[in-house]
Amino acid sequence: MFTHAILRKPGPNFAEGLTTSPLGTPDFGRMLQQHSAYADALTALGLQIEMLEPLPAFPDAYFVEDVAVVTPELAVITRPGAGARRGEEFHMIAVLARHRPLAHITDPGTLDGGDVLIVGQTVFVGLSNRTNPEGAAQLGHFLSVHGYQTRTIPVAEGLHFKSSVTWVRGNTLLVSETFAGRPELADFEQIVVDGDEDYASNTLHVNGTILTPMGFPKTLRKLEGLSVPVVVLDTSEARKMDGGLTCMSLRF
Ligand code: CIR
Repeated sequence: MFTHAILRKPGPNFAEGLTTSPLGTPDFGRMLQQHSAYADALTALGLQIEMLEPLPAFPDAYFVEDVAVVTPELAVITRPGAGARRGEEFHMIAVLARHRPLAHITDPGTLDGGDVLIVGQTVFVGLSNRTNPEGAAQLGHFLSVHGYQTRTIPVAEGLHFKSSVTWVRGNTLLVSETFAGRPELADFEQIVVDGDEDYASNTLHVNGTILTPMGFPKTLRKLEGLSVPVVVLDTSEARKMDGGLTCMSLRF
C-alpha cells in the first residue's frame, strides 16, 4: 500500500514546457483545478500529500515522476533526458532524502521516471528519447541489490514507456496496440487499448483503485470489467503538455 505522494503545483508558465501535442495551449486555471482534483483523489485513497511549490525555471517540474524512481528500499534520483528539464532533479534530493536512502543516475546515463514501470520485482525500463541504455543499466544495478530484475524495452512511439503501458492489477497490464504482444511483456496478461484511445493507456493503480483519464469510453468499459474500482479524472490540460496521471506524482 502507498502511504505518501509527492506532487508539485504547476506554475503560471507551465504552458512553456516541452510538448509535441497538437491539442493547443492549455489553460492555467483549468490546469490548477485538475491538479487539485488529482491530489484530492490520491488523498481519498489514503495517501498523505506533500505539495511542493512550482519551480519558475522549470515549467515541466510538476511532472515529478520523471525525476525519481522510488521503491520501498530506496529512491533513485534520475538524470532527465531532456536538456530543458535537466536540473529539476536537484530539487527533489532534499525532499526524498527525508524518506529513503538515495542513489543517483549519473552521466552518461539519462533516465526519466516515466520510462520505469515496476510490477512486483520486475522493473521495465523503456529505452526512449529520454532514457538511454546507460541510465537503464545504472537503475538496474541499484535495484538488483534489492532483488529486482530489470528488463529493457525499446519505446519507438509515445513519449515514455508508461505513456503506452501501465499496470492495472495482479498480472495484468494495460497496453497500447503498439506494445501488444511484445515479447518483453509475454508473461503478463494484456488488455489492449484501442488505437483511437491511445492516451488512456496511461492509467494509475493506487491502493486497489484505478485512476483513468476522462474521455475514453471504450477503455473505461474494459477497465470496469476488471472488478477493481475505477475513478475517472479530467487530465485535458496535462495532456496538452504530453503528460498524464502517472507523471504528476511520486507514490510510495
Ligand atoms: C516533457 O516533455 O517532459 C513533459 N512536457 C511531459 C512529461 C510527462 N511525464 C511523464 O509521462 N512521466
